[in-house]
Amino acid sequence: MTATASTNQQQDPAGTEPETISGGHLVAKALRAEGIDAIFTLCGGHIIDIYDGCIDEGIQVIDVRHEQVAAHAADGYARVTGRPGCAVVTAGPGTTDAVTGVANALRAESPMLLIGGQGALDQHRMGSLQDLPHVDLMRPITKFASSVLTTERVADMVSMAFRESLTGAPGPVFLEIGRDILDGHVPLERAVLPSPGRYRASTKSIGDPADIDRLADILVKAERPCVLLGSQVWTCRGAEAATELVRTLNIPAFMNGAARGTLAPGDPHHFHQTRRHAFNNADVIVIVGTPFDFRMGYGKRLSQEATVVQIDMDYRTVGKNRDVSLGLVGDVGAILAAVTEAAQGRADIGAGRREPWLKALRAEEQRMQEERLPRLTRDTAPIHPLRLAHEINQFLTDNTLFIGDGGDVVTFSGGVIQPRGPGLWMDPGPLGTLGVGTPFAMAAKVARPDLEVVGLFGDGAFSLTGWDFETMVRFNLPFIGVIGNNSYMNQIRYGQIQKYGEARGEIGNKLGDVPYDKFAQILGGYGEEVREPDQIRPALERARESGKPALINVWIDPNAFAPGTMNQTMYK
Ligand SMILES: Cc1ncc(C[n+]2csc(CCOP(=O)(O)OP(=O)(O)O)c2C)c(N)n1
Ligand SMILES: [Mg+2]
Repeated sequence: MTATASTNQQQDPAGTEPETISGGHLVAKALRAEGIDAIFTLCGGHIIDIYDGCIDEGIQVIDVRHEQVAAHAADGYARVTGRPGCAVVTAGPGTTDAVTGVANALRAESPMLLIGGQGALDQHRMGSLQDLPHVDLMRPITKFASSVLTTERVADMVSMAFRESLTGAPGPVFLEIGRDILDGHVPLERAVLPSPGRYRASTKSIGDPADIDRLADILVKAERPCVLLGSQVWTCRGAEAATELVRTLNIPAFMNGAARGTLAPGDPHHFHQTRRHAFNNADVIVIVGTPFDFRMGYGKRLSQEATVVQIDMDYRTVGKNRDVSLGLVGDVGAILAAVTEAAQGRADIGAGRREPWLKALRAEEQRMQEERLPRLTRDTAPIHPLRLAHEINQFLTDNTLFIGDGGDVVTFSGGVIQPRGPGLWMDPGPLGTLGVGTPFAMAAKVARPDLEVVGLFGDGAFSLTGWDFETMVRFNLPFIGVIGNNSYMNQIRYGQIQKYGEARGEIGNKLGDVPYDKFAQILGGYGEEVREPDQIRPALERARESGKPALINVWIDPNAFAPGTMNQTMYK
């Protein structure tokens, strides 16, 4: 736990003084210890010593134009890399601006550290510049929030924050570090510097082995089982374990959130459109790493007769909103692998017996697909959002990460766009935050320059954080942004018209006809607009070829509404 040589010693040519290190440099060392190689930030006088430390540690400093973007990007970085993300913001408004990003990470169970500046301790509660009770503010939306009170313990507190962030279901953590603590120097040997890989457990728990056996028994005996793979399957990097389970036991798999792509479209166990049918008719339903929240109708949409098993990283999620027959807590990937192994030990695994169930579901999937195909390929103008989604889906490669950020246009795309592999889908998660798209694209390109990134935005959603398109230009982070532009906040408009009629239904949700293609060009990116359906694909190709951050502004039909919007499922 003692400090090793640092490149940030205060200069002492005579060599008589002990080597010292500053708080900001200790932050950078602690981030490095966790494997973080980029931070997202908007500057302020309180926090600049952290940048100086990052230079020494080889950590890239990505400076954005709004702190909300920094926080969302840290969330996105965590999701893409599997390591925590870090956003660094200044005191007061810098920290309050980041609140939405932290809140989004909480609901999405994403491990990110927000570091906020604060006035010096000797000005505590005197009314210093940008002073606010940041820790109180952050407590309800983090797993851990604390001030750091001495320079010596800066790195120690950062490691404590990571311990809290990464234990159980991950989530955001917050540290407030005063200006004097960051700028202060302490003798190197007095600084607490936990060693990489040695300050937190690495347990991937399978929970109670007896429960693993119980679940294996349930599954081998099941006639009509199905599994829903949720975001934690990706969090735990459990795609292989999940695939192995459904292959070995011959079980249809549905995927949601970040687990989309766990199985590629076309895989014999990949099912998509028949979820409701399966939930109504299954005898065993295994819910993996996703809560019974609004996206699941709070569990009410599962057959009452079915045996329902829930597996989650968070004990607070298991059995919440709906009774379960069996609940398991632990690393969902490790649990699925253990269940497969246990099932393989049984005399009859029952895989063949489930064939008629899979065949029936597959036939239903195909029927639904054929039924909607004409809607996907409709060649009328203004462009229908389903056609746009279909074109994007066909444009995706095995190496494309898809990000959805918008209302109705993204709801449409959810049923159509199929990522081709694990970790290739990002959405805000259950907080439903508009504006995550640009920061997620930024984080993904910073962390994984090898990935192609395609973002589908609503015009309303894009405009919340779209200025950071410029950051993507500045850091040369090419991506393909598509704006489904209907000049409205359509998802809200629909319900408003239903409730208050045409005349009053468009108050507060009408946007201008903004040419986002020109916006992209002004900021140094690639941009073009599309009005005809057959022009979508060529425009996407040109954006890909441009090698720049790009925005394709697609004018879509403002009078087309997604079924999910029309029956307002999100509120039920
Ligand atoms: C930060 C934030 N503000 C407001 C909302 C509420 N909201 C949900 S959908 C929506 C409309 C989004 O409009 P747009 O992105 O243009 O998509 P469209 O529905 O028009 O396709 C709004 C405002 C939200 N989810 N997040
Ligand atoms: Mg819109």
